[in-house]
Amino acid sequence: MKTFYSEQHRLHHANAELNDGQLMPCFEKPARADMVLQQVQTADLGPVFEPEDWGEAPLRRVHAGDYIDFLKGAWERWQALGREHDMLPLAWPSRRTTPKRPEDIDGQLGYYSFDAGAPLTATTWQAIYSGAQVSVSAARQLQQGDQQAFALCRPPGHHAGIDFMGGYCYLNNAAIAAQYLLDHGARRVAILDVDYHHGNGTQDIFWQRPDVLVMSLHADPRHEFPFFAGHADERGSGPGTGYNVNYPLPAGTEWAQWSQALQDALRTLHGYGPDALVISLGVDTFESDPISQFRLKHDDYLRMGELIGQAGMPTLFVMEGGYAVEEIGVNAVNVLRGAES
Ligand code: OKP
Ligand code: ZN
Repeated sequence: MKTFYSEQHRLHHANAELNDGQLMPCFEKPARADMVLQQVQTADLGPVFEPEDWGEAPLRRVHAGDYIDFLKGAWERWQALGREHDMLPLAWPSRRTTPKRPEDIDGQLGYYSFDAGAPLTATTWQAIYSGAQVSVSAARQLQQGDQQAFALCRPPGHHAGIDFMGGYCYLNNAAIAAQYLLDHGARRVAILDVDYHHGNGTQDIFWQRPDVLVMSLHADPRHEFPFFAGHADERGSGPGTGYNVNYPLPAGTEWAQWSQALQDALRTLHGYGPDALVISLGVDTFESDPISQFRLKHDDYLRMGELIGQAGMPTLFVMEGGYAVEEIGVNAVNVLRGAES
């Protein structure tokens, strides 16, 4: 299958994240994408292409215009205040407040985020813009008739909602791809999120919509980030009721239990009958991931790919999480090889 990739992911490399009460070097770093690209080449998965530039329109189909404008202009406003370090939010609206958008940059950082896990740097916009172009370019390949394609996006996207960033995510690459497919002939699209963390941003974007079925297998939010979404009783609202399906799983989950949830999701997928499938491909379910608590092994990713491939649907894989940097390439490419077989 074809891989889409842009070197520009490197332009997002923040200094620190808050972890266990301390500022630590970011887990989400450029070496992650390097390892995946290297394994795509080592495993001879197929050719690697630069994305085309589709402009901001596909991003604005999913995200609020004011949010995109904020992301684009944030650094300039920050710098004008004489600040040179990465931007991080420090205040959020609490329950029973009506969030009116503040004018101040620190206020707006909180307004457009749900955590302090998405630092903005001087060149973050260029990196996330190119990541979204990678995703659209790969989606276009499906629309042109390819059965499978791989969007090697970095940073990830599934925690980014209509108008918020968080959890290392800014633009929801998988959602942008799904919307692109709908805008170019698909009647229904399904997104299956296999990242260890719940895809709360994707859930937010399609919450009220029946034209995108969103399914996510993830660590139980009672004990794991993003904490405030991902419960099994969250099923969508209005016309979207029933088109959001969550599979919270306990810490320590191994392939036997994980794959049962996957099989259930695949049955729901067939009942839905979409024209295309988008996989939010996080491999932080790996047994030695430094921030996660599932126990999948290298070979389990081959099985995962096989089961997804057997669904027989045009499938776009969009890279999300995975922080065992040395292993991320092998695990991600195992899924892709399994799907091709
Ligand atoms: C992004 B993706 C761990 C802190 C976790 C955020 C995790 C974001 C994961 N002590 N902070 O879903 O892989
Ligand atoms: Zn994750």
